[in-house]
Amino acid sequence: MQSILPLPTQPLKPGTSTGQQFWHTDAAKTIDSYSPADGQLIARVTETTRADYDRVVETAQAAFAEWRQVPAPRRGEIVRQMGEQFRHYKRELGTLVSYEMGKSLQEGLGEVQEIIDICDFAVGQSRQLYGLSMHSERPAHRMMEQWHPLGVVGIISAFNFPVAVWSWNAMLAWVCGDVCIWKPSEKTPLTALACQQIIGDVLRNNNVPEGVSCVITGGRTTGEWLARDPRIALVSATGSTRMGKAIAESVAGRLGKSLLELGGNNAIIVSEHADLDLAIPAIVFGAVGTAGQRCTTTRRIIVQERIYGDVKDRLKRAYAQLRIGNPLDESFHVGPVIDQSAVHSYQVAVQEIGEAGGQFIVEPGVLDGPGFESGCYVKPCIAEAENSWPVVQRETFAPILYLLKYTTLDDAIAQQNAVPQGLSSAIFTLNLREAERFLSVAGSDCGIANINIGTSGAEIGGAFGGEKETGGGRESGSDAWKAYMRRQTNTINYGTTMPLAQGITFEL
Ligand code: UN1
Repeated sequence: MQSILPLPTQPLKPGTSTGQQFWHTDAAKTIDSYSPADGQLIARVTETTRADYDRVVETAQAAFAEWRQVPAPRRGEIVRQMGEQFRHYKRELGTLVSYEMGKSLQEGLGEVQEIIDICDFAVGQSRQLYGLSMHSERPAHRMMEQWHPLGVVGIISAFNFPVAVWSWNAMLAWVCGDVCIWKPSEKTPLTALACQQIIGDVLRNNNVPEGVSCVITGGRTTGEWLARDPRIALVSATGSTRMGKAIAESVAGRLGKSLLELGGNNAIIVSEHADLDLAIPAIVFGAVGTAGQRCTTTRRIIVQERIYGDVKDRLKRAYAQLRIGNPLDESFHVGPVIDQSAVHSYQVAVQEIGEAGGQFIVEPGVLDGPGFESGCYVKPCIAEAENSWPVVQRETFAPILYLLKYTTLDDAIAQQNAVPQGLSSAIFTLNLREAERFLSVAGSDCGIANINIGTSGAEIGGAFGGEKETGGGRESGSDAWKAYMRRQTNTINYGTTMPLAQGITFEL
């Protein structure tokens, strides 16, 4: 099959924002990006060397000294212009996301829409970086707090949302007055360089200092540079819990700040009071969307025993209609997983389910033959399982759905919570008491809890993130901007005496 992109003759080079300084060391290694859609090599990108990395950080630091002085609404205006660029290139970038990462074109376009939405959000936020004011206990004194930017923010993003999650971080960080160094996943470097190109004109036209937006490329070692580097004020990392623990340890070791958005093991409770016409499509999209590779993917459904048989039959019928194939062809629902190692994890999980005694009600399998030459297409499957099985307890980034049974709602909530992760959760019920109980303090322990919608597809306006092994971070909407700033408390004496707090007297 012919690749949709001509492969450039020279390796692409990451660097800082405006493209004036795309460093390149001849000895640098390259990262090859293959499309899981057709197996084609679509880009060869130079890997950032340690020397280049240090130059990037120095440039970013110098840029910060200038950028923080630019009024926040003016920074917002620049982000607004970036949003316009993403609107303009939505189709092209969405297509590239779909091709490089393998998610369906609709989801690729949706991902670019998330960038546009967070740009809009950040523009408004740029005029709302509010601090509180307090009444001082002393006469003729005033207290207030203000928010200042942190400095250099390192963004480590995952392959599954190769561009949107960067933008949640970067757009907010920029309006807050920070500068960003982005390390995209080594599986999707091309989409990152495309974003850097898309915003390049905006940065140049507005004379934004070199280094406000930087991209570095590499794998784990490059991520560790950011984590260990005291010059990086905040490391925001998205990926596996294993990766997040390593990053958290390094960053905490130097008392830096981290913002973690890690694995999920998201469940939907289906009550006997559910409207199944809503529940079934939500479950199927949640389980097979992005080929099961969202951190918000629905991995478990917990079904009331009286409707268990009905739900099982409906899911089987729905899965029978799924069409798997090239993500750029909109007649298919499910594209490939990212690479052979993801196929391997799927196969390992499938074997473990069998060994644990799980029954597949929709059979797994790896597809081959015409259209599947990349070897990355797997069949979405459903297994009847037990919540306590180790395979059910961990996040396998693949379209495997576990079907669990419950008797009472408390039992369902207990199962939903009895996993190490705490990202997203949902209940389908038309019963008000059940819905409210699920959202109550005795309900879901996740960062996201939904009623009558699925676990994935969160809007950018809410704070996004989760508890327990999901890492505790919150990104995108609500007051997530505070993670990108430092708080300063100010007390001002405008009187003629020098009273001390707590009524202490101290006379000279
Ligand atoms: C992720 O998988 O890392 O809620 C992010 C969703 C998307 C974001 C997922 N808006 O599914």
